[in-house]
Amino acid sequence: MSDEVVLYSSPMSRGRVVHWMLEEAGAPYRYEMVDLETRAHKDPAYLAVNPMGKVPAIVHRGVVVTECGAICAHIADAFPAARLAPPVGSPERGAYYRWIFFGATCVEPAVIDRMLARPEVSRPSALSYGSYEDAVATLEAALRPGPFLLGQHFTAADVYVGSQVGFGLMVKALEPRPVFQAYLARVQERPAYKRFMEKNDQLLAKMKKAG
Ligand SMILES: N[C@@H](CCC(=O)N[C@@H](CS)C(=O)NCC(=O)O)C(=O)O
Repeated sequence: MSDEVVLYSSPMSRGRVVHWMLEEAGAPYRYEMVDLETRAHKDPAYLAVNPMGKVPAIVHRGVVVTECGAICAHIADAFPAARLAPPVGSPERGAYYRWIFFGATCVEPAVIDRMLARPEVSRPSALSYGSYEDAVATLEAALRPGPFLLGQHFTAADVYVGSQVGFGLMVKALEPRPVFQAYLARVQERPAYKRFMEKNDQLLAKMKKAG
C-alpha cells in the first residue's frame, strides 16, 4: 500500500496546521484542494470523506483521520524518523498528550470564543476550558521554560499549539505576551514551517486565479 498521505484542505483553513506537520515529518503527501468559497466541503464527494463537511481531513493507508490534533499525532507516529513524538509509555509521552489535548479542548475554544466575542455563560465551570484567563495563564506557564512545550525537543505538540498561538495573536484573541511572541518566532524559524508557508502561498495564489 502507498504511504502517501492525501491532505484535503484549503490554504486559509486549519488545514495549514496539517500542511506544516507533513513538512516537519518529511511525509510523502498530495494536496487536494477543497475550496471553501465554492462550498466544495459540502459536496457529497467530500462528505463521504468527512461527514462534518470540514477541513482538514487526511486519508492515509486507507483510513480517514480528521481533527488537527489527531492528525498531527498520527503523522508523528506514522513517520517516526522525524522524531516528532516521544516514545509510547515514556513520561514525556504523557506531557505530549497533555498539551495536544489541552490545545484542542482548552486553547482552541477559548481563543475562538474570545475572537467571536461570545457572551459569558452562566456556568463557566461546565466549559472544557473553564475561563479564558485560566487557559491563557496555563498556556503561558507551559511555554515559559522553553524553548518548546516539552523542553529542548520540538514535537508535533508544538506544531499544533504553535499554530494556535499564531492564529490567536493574528486575530488578537491572544494578548501579545512576550512568552507567546518569542515561542511563535522560534517555531516559525523552522525550515519546515518556511517550506509549508511557501507552498501554501502558491496554493492560495492558484486558488485565487482559478476563482
Ligand atoms: N475540529 C476541527 C475543526 C475543523 C474546522 O472547523 N475547519 C473549518 C475551516 S478552519 C471548516 O472546515 N469550516 C467550514 C464549515 O464548517 O463550513 C479540526 O480541528 O480539524
